[in-house]
Amino acid sequence: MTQLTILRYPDSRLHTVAKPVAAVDARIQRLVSDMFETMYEAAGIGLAASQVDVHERLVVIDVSEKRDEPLVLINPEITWASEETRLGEEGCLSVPGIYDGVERSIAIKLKALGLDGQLQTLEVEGMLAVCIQHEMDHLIGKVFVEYLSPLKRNRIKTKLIKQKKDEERDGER
Ligand code: K2U
Ligand code: ZN
Repeated sequence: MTQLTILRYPDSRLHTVAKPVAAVDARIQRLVSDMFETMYEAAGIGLAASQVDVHERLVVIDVSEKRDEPLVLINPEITWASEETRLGEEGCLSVPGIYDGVERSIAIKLKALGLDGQLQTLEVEGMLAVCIQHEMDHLIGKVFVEYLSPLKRNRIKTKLIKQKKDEERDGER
């Protein structure tokens, strides 16, 4: 297995719209394995393929306390979302150190292929519903900071650009 590099905002590649996965084959199975390793190492509870610069509709998630309930969503589609929403604090592995409120449906229904290539239908609520909505935004090139005010977003962009420059400078020393 391999740890993959996670793209960091404001990398423009994060705004690429992902294409459907054509076949659940050995390449996809290897990618899923590498994405889980990357997500667990980064202490995330979800990771979209877009974040590792693979622009196909694939998401891995594990919201369990014991980190032992992996969920693979291939070509996910939300088929229903509750009108009732809740404001919740979100973070993102592509926007390190930034947390802010985002409004999400409290419950959703979705269909997706599993790693076995079989169609699965899910009805979810709570943190899993939030995480799936967050990850599916990544698949359409949307990062959670786009729900924030332009002022907040520009401050985050400036901060992360400086952070990247500082890391590159320190790496050269
Ligand atoms: O897309 C990602 O970077 C994964 C997010 C998923 C997530 C975002 C918002 C709310 C829930 C999940 C990361 O896991 S961000 C780190 C994190 C970890 C635990 C709880 C919340 C955020
Ligand atoms: Zn994210």
